[in-house]
Amino acid sequence: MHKKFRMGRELVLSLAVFLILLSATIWPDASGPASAAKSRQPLPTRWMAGDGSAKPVHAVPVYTDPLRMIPVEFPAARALSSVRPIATAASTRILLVVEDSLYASIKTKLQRFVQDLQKEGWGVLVYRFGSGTAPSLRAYLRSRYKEKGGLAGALFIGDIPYIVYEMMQSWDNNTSWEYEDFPCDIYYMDVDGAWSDSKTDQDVRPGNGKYDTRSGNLGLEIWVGRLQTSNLTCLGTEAGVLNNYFEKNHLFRTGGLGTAPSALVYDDDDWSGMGTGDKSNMKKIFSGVTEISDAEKTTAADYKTNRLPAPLEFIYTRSHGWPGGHGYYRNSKANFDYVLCAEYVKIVPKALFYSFFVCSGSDFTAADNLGGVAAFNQKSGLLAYGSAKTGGIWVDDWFFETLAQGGTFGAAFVHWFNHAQTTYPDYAPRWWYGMVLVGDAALRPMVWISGTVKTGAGAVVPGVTITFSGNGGKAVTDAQGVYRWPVFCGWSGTATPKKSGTTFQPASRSYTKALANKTGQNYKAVQ
Ligand SMILES: [Ca+2]
Ligand SMILES: [Ca+2]
Ligand SMILES: [Ca+2]
Repeated sequence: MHKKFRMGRELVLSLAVFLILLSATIWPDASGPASAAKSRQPLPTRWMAGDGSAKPVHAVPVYTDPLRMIPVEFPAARALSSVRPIATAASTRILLVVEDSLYASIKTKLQRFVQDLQKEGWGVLVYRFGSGTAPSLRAYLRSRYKEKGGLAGALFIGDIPYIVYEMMQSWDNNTSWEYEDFPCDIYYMDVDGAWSDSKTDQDVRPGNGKYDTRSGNLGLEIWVGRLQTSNLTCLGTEAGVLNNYFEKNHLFRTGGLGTAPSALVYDDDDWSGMGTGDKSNMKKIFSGVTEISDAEKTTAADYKTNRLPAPLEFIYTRSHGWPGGHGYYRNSKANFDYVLCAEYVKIVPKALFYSFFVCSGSDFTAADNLGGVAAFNQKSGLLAYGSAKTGGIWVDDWFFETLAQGGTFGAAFVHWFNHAQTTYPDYAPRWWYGMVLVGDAALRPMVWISGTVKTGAGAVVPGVTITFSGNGGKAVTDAQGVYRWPVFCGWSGTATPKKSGTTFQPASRSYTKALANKTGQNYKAVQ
């Protein structure tokens, strides 16, 4: 451990508390041309462990080449809609990298998952990962990205190699320094930058297997979602948890999973000032947003009793914690109570999507980690994003504006990261290099438009095609004359029914910012 840090641990903590008291909720910022609201960084997320554990040093995982990528061919499904609602979407191809030894036990559900993706318009490349190092896998991603069809993102299913990154960081304008290492998936998302293990900087060492230096094109080219369940033993076996996940995923993509499209913003004391901005971001994709950021109203008891069981689709929270859970202050920060991962398992929240601004909450190498438990929980949970180190997402206007245009969580992540890194290059390493996407990053929040087509006499009309403009896809009424169709949250456009020899009243329906499910979207058929 670094000498200065070892000697100064108490001093650093005291100083941090002093500065917190002194500076309200934000550090002054010395740089940046952006607006005043954006030119300040939040207080850092801190490791606060309910089990009293200390932040670990990450061992460097060992992998061996050659890279063995074994192609999998499934029968292809026909696209029913398009995944290209935003003009900036560069590619509609996704690469699935599946741990070879896991493949046989998840094959059936995996095939249906691939077909669900194809129905949305994705071109899906599926490979069993037999062996290889992280650099070899990254080179492979780069080569697929550079092909004509490009690559939007990759999903790593099972135990797929990761790297460890290390850095010295200061959260107090270079007054004190601390060492941190962490698993880093940004490594794979930046397919063409130069990454090396070459730096000497206090505790950071060259040649120790931990990356420490980036140069070249720092922008992210693709997104990576990690579906690693081998260490989520509180939920079940590795294959069992994955099969359950694919079941939930299929239900969501076919309308059988999800509640009222509503969201929660829950920012604890140190980030009370961010609640308004976070709510306004969330309002870009959901109409029903509950924001709680009053310091005394954000408590672990309230979160567990009133929030986790509520019919929320997206939970967005800022709190201190560690991989085993997170917590909230009360009584003017005299008390700090935890929400443990085990409680997520016990409560089974209804939420599908989580943003965890929680120190190390998304360290996917930790047993039963928060991001993994939330995303792979039994009956709910599809995607969590957060940090595998201290830090977490902010200036996420860029994130939500992508979701509001129909971008996936993966696309939102890349768009946000690149803007944030360019705008705040000095902040990016300590704040955002640990950010990871846990789960299927090809998802996007959806709302459902549904109704029935009947004649004036009340007879149901099957086989009516209803086309949703702007690459929204086509629904067809079933034998009961009913249709139900997903559009992304925030979609605007027109739905137009069509059947040979038939006219409809109304002839079409227009939608402006669909932020909630719409039922009763009926048409009368005149034949
Ligand atoms: Ca190193
Ligand atoms: Ca790059
Ligand atoms: Ca609180």
